[in-house]
Amino acid sequence: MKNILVVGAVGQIGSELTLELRKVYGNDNVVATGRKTKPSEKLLNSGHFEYFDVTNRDDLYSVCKKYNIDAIVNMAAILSGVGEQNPMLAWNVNMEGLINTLEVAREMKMKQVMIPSSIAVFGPGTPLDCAPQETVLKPTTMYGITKVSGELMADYYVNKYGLDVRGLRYPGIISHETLPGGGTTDYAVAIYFEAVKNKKYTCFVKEDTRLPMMYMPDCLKATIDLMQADFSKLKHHSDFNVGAMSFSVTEMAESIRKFIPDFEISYEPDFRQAIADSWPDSVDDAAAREEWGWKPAYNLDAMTEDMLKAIQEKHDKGLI
Ligand code: AKB
Repeated sequence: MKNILVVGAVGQIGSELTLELRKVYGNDNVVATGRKTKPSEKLLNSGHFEYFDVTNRDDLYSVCKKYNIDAIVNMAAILSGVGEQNPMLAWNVNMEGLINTLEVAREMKMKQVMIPSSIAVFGPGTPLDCAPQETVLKPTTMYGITKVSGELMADYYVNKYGLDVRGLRYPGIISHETLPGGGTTDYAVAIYFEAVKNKKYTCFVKEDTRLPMMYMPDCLKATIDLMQADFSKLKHHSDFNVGAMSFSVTEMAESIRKFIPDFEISYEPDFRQAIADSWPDSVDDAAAREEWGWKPAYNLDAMTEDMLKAIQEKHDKGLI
């Protein structure tokens, strides 16, 4: 790959993934794009940045032509929480963005497309404990429906056009650089920020809610490892389960108390409880381990220590 376009480069994963890709492929070879949100100085100063809306196919095509793009990473999406408040917005942004990405990549004979999937593909009928790679996919959210459709579309483009399309079923991603927006797993980030700022947090899901989660360094590694895997050795393409850790909110609070002993937590479950309840507690990622060597590095306490340290530094500098 010579020139990579990151769509959604201002979001939680995109902002850190772009910087990591620039380290690997060179600053000038990774073009960051966003729709409206102002990018960080780090993102702006380390390489090209373009504003455009991925639901506009002509604009996507022009940006790809301008930079001679041969790979697209499309991280732009409306997540599960906002998607349930505005299902048609989720369908339009997620599906139009996906189809435009696949079509432009096909027309321009690109070398690779990365499209994220999510644990949101699962739903009633999926075993909740260690959800298998191959299982019932009947999500109850519009976000999940777009992710299942995305996986099917990706396989269609692989089989019909020979396009190299890849993707991971991301669990909840926990990070301290860019806040997530509009997801169900956002509580697992907010809890750390509130622990540092106020030593207390009111959680929008119940204490025994247990979901698959991953720390950002593992997320970046998984994404880049899959991008660099030998395509001919992959049996799956855009639907890899990737596990890292799985814990309840109570366990998170206990982990935080190892560093902030007087941290308090209370619970006011809202509509996102039903979404969380429809997702599995953990996933079976044997296919990712076998096909491209996936192995996570962080567990809950290691992540908690790192998150609290990074957030405390921001707090001390008055940045949050
Ligand atoms: C969400 O909560 O909607 C996302 C996801 C699990 O894909 N973080």
